[in-house]
Amino acid sequence: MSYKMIQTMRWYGDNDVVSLSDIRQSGATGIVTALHHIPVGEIWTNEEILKRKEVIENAGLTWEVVESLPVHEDIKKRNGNYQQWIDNYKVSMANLAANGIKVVTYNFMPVLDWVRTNLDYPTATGARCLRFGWKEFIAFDVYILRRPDAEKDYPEAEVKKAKKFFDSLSLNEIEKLKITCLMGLPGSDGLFTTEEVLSLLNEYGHISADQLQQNLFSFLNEIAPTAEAHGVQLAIHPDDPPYPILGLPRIMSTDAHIEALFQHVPSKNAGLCFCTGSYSARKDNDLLSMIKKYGDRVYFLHLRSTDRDEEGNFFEANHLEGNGNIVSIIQYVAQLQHEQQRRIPMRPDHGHQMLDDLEKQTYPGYSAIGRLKGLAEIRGVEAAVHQLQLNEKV
Ligand code: CS2
Ligand code: MN
Repeated sequence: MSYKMIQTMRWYGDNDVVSLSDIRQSGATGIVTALHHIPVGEIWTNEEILKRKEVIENAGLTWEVVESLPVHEDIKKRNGNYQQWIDNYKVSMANLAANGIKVVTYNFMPVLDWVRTNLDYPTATGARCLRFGWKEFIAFDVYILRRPDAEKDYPEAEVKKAKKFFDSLSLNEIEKLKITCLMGLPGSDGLFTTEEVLSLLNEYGHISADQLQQNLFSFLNEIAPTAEAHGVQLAIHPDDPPYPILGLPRIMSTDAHIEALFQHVPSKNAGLCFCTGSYSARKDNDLLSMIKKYGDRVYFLHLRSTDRDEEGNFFEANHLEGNGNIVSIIQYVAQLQHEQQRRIPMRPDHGHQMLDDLEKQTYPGYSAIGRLKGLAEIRGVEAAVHQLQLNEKV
């Protein structure tokens, strides 16, 4: 028996420009998807789950992972109808498990999921990638969103740089930056007004990082018995970028955050989606040491890399380049799977927009060819590592 990673690709459903047959041709065998049409908090019924599962299986693929079963904002804030949403979450987990889908990814980022300041940043090869730049982000926060007191969150010199940059932008460029920064707002299609965003942010005004962390632990300890009863592995995705932004607390960005989670949530069914892309954007995250420490509870792997500079700006690098240390991570994962006799689902998380995809409109980071390239490189590394590990002489 060979314990290789389960190779998957994310699929957004019927609206995805990338089809299941495209994914099948990439060599992936599994699908990562979600029922995006169900409003956050509502129950994922057996019927809806089965419908999606059949579509996937009819294309010769298997539904391996849910990404994401989203956590309602009330649960994060622990107010309003949170108890109802938690009960619903348990039912959705049980329904997924009944249909054989047992890895459930989620995140606990308030308001926004991911944030970038550029979705078509040119790489040296002419391909395009996602980028996060502080100067651009501060310009958005202080001068476009005009979040009250935002400038106090940044060093004065940085705000000055951002102002100079902001002053150089045309109206179109300002609009583009605004839409880009708000892209990771669930349901975002550029239609949010700045007032709406400010009011969403304001709801977290009284919630400290400690409080948010407690709310996460309470949520997990409440759903853990259901996860255990149905064999569901919960996989929390890290904050992206792994910093507090827009005055919001962030609690899944560092090694210390993971350690605290495992201290307060003893259930082994609460584990990690180890996203090398998100974690690697911080200099103080040593990815290899982190995965060595917490490998037992890694239930899903997002493999991508970032290239960060001294100021903390980063762009998404080729999968095997940059700060992600992907080759070593794969080598360690190969060892881990062999020792523990298990297979961890993996997907290339994002890819560059390149070749024919440069003309296509896809979900940012989710064009076909760049991800296919990432997957192919990852598969190559794993195949080689695996063969060396088995001491196969040639
Ligand atoms: C993903 C995240 O595209 C991405 O950046 O890795 O959006 C991820 O799906 C969610 O945070 C998981 O809940
Ligand atoms: Mn990720």
